[in-house]
Formats: sequence, C-alpha cells, structure tokens
Amino acid sequence: MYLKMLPALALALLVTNAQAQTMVPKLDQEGRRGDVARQAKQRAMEKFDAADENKDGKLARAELEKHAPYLAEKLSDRDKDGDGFLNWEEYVGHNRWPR
Ligand SMILES: [Ca+2]
Ligand SMILES: [Ca+2]
Repeated sequence: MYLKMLPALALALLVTNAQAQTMVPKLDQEGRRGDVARQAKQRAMEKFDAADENKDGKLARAELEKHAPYLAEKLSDRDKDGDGFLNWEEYVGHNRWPR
C-alpha cells in the first residue's frame, strides 16, 4: 500500500523542486507567466531607475537607504561582486531579466 504510493510521492517532490527553481519566470515565456514576468520587470526597472538618482546604473548605499531601506540592510548579502553597489542583477536578485 505504502510502497505503491512511493513513485507518486517522489514525482510530486521532483515537480515541487523544479517549480521552486523556476519561480522567476522568463521574459520570453508564452502566455500569462511571460506577461507577469514582463510586467514585474517593468515595475522593477522603474523602481531601480527612480532609486538611481545619479544615473550611474547602480545603487549606492545612500540611494538604497532613501528608496529601498530593506535592500540597504541586505546590501552586503546582495552585493555579489562586492563593489559596494547593487547593479541591476543584484537588485532583482537573479539574472533572468537582462536589461
Ligand atoms: Ca546610482
Ligand atoms: Ca555589486
């Protein structure tokens, strides 16, 4: 009885894992997921550009503190290349939405 259910359970776990890895939809995805991705990217770009006051394409700590304090607190975590600024990929936290 239990043994019969194992393959289904294993499959369910695999699917869940795959979904977690693709939580961030790609921009070129068809249908609703693609629409959501494009809209979310658009909103993120507007916020990024509004926060980037000196228009150097990256967010300094002072810009983050003013516009996105929650990211200023996480700057050292999010700043993957360690230059003290958040670039676009570091700001959105993934590289699936190239600018
Ligand atoms: Ca800036
Ligand atoms: Ca950086």
